Amino acid sequence: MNEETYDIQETETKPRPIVAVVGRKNVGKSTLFNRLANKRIAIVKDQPGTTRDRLSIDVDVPEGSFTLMDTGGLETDPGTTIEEQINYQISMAMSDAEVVLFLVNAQDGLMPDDPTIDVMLISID
Ligand SMILES: Nc1nc2c(ncn2[C@@H]2O[C@H](COP(=O)(O)OP(=O)(O)O)[C@@H](O)[C@H]2O)c(=O)[nH]1
Ligand SMILES: [Mg+2]
Repeated sequence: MNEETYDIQETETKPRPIVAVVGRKNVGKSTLFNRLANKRIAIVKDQPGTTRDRLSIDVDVPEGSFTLMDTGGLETDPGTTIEEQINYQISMAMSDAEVVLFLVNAQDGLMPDDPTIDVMLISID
């Protein structure tokens, strides 16, 4: 075992809480993720539904360390297989997370079926 391998194992033994950024498409999840990560890793585009898979990065700030997870756009009524897969990825991210950060667009306000999202969030315990 060389020194490099040892260092990686040391890092992995420290538990990091997971913070999942969740919300509808185009509410600024990836922008927030990139800002907090201080890197442009997540894909930020105007086109809705760009971020399909979960992306995560370890964030270390003076207040503490955590793993930040970006997710795709939550669909309350998925109409395609891709949308269903995105929702599945989101549900996995939420069940892995200690904190679910539900982001909304302040200009759009609440959407008519936002109560459905309440149920999705509550159902992940
Ligand atoms: N006006 C405004 N636009 C934002 C803000 N955050 C993100 N955007 C823009 O909204 C669009 C969608 O952002 P993105 O982070 O990809 O949203 P996501 O689909 O939720 O990940 C991009 O064009 C961003 O530049 C914000 O706080 N204010
Ligand atoms: Mg995104």
